[in-house]
Amino acid sequence: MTTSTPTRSRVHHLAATCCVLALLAGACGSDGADTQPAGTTATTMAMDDDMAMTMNMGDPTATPADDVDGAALARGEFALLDTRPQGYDDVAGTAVIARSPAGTTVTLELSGLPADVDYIAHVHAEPCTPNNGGPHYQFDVGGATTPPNEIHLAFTSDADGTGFMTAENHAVAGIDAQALVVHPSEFLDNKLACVDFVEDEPGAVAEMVANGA
Ligand SMILES: [Cu+2]
Repeated sequence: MTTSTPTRSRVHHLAATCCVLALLAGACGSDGADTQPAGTTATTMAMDDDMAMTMNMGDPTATPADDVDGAALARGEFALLDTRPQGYDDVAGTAVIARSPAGTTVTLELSGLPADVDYIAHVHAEPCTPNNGGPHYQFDVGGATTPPNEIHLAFTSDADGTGFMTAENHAVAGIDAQALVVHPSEFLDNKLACVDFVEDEPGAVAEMVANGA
């Protein structure tokens, strides 16, 4: 944050800071049974618009999943979902998930989107059919609904209607990280399209998951 930060943003940030402090105070007052470091919990719980920028919601310059060394790769093409709003009939694209000793990388490419719209894609824990991917994939099931416990890719469509993003995670995603669903950021219920990840080499993903990281 710099001194040029707009007032609203500063207030926002202040509120978040207070929230962090409150959480830290709460953690200090507890019996310490929580195995997670207090700082980790506070960061996750205090996420808001500003702090989301500091979380891993993707990095377009990261090594794409296809190029990750020693990875077990799975991929698929986006299929349109019935829950999409009007104007999304021409959406198409691909997504790739790489599991390697370094963790997990997910890359998506989309075309046919309305220009300059914010989107978010999540790795989901069920196939695209019949439940549009089901719940979000979580490394710690029942834990935080934000990265790094989930894999999220936030991006904005270009003027020509394309979208591209890569997200990285230091842990190796389990075999039930099996679909990617893209939503408009403002209307998460309007699931647009879904990819079922199919591995390049049968058995390679299970082997990588078993070896862990
Ligand atoms: Cu989702």
